[in-house]
Amino acid sequence: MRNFTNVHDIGDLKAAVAEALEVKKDRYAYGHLGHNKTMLMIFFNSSLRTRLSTQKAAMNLGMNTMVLDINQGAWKLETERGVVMDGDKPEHLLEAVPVMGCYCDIIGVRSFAQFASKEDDYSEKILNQFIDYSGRPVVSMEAATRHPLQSFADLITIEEHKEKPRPKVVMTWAPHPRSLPQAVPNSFAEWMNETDYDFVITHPEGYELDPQFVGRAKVEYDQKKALEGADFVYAKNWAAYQDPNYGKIINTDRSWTVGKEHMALTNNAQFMHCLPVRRNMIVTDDVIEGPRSLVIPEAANREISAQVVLKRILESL
Ligand code: AN0
Ligand code: CP
Repeated sequence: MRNFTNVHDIGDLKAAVAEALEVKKDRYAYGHLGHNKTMLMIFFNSSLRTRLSTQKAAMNLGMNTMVLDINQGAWKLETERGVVMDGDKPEHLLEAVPVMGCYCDIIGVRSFAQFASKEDDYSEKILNQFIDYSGRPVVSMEAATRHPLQSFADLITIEEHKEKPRPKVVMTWAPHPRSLPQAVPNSFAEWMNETDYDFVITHPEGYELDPQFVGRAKVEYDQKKALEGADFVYAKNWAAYQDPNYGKIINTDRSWTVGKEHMALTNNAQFMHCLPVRRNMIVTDDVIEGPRSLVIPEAANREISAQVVLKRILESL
């Protein structure tokens, strides 16, 4: 594998999950692979899980790791060509990226949608500049449109916890006070669409995702109806995708907050969220703390998904 930016980069999902479960049994078995190799992790946005789990995965493989927060200590980067750089940005991405490539063997990049331009976000402008100019394999640590390390961990978690071969998985929108990217729901849908699960997306009208990600999913605007018989409830907020509201909050209806009465409609569903989560906006305290909540094992699997990805890249260097 060269780059990891979407579900297609990982190939057959059954094989990927099998490899993940093998890695999980003995995560130190491949410590030789990363000897004298360096992973550079670049953050344009905050992170707890991605930062720690990806670094841990790299260390399990014997790699050295370096982490750079672009907004804390590094030069602010211009990303547009042709700009007269007389503002507050002393360096251009087009020099910074190949320089970064000089110091490492693999680059991880976190760069959220900026909501200034749908075209820029959905063409993955920043991530692609890393792919085009770093000369190194690039791993998405959540880019503008997808969060594949998260979705892979979500898939591993469902495979470990499912109680029937073809579970009903319901991804539900829930309210949030700030505009959040569509990357997590897009990506989750992209991965679920590659499985044979019964996959349903529910959200208020106006929150329709890009059809390329919705794929074969059933879209149900009535949340209660969608939750009937669910085996997994995957909650997430996202800002509107459709024009003219791209990046905007158009609904704050707290009846969508996942609570006990929502879970009561399901087939004793297990609850998932990628974290960080705002309690009592997205999900109530009792549901996230309850016996059917998978949020901690889901986060733990981030180390495993990252390790499979880095292992495969190292094997192909
Ligand atoms: C981000 C998002 O929704 O994309 C990261 C989630 C992994 N969440 C926030 O910014 C709160
Ligand atoms: N789930 C996730 O990616 O969390 P962080 O934003 O803390 O990395």
